[in-house]
Amino acid sequence: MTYLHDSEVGSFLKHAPWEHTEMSASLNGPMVLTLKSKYRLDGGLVFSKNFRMKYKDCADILKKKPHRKNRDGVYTIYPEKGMKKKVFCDMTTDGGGWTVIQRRIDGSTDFNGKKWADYAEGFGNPAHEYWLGNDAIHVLTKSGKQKLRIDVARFSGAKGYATYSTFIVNNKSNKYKLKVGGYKGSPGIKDNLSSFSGMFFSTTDSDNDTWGGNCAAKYGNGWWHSACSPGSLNGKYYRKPTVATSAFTWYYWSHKNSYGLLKRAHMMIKPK
Ligand SMILES: [Ca+2]
Repeated sequence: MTYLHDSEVGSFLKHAPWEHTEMSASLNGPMVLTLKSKYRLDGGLVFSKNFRMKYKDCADILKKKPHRKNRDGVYTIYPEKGMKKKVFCDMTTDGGGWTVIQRRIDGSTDFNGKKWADYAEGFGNPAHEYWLGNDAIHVLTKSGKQKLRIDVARFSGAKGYATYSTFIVNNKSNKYKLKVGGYKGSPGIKDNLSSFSGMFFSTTDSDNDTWGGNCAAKYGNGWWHSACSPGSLNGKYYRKPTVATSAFTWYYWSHKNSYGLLKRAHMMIKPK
């Protein structure tokens, strides 16, 4: 039981005569394994300690629990010490193990009235629509070992996806600067993200873009805005055909005159 060595129990036991008397394991929900151990020390003193298995992302869950394959849903992850997040795991697409960082289905979660602090912390409901949060996205991507996949769907039912072999979001003091590249996409889809590489994150209350005004305030959404290029996946959700640069779109996807409004989209990451 090497995992004891770094714990307070481990250091205590190292110098004490003891006997391991009992061990039980239980699964709590889809993501947490609880181990309970009992120890008997000379003199009859018995104590027990719980150990919880923590997973850093959805790929980690799938690696250690292969039976989760094809079981999409909300799981709890611990991207780093002291950070606990509920996320939607896509355990099906392209081998599964994808940690969803952004998800929009029907426009029920407001992405437009949100401030810098909201985008930093995250908002919405992981079972439905949400933004995971820039702080968590930074922690998950800072190693440079994650790839990004974006799936988009129109009201017509048309679907497509884009993948990026590089996706890194810098930390808060660097205003969550985006580094993205290595694009590939399904037929008809074009690259709609690489042009934002090198940009800082901006929100209605924090202008870090390359334009004289504030694109985030103009469009009403948080994104790695440059000089107000259209095509934000956090754009305004329109249910009826609308021509607006503020719209929720994947701009460079063949369309006629409605800015290619989207019905659904999600952004997800997984180790390369
Ligand atoms: Ca500006």
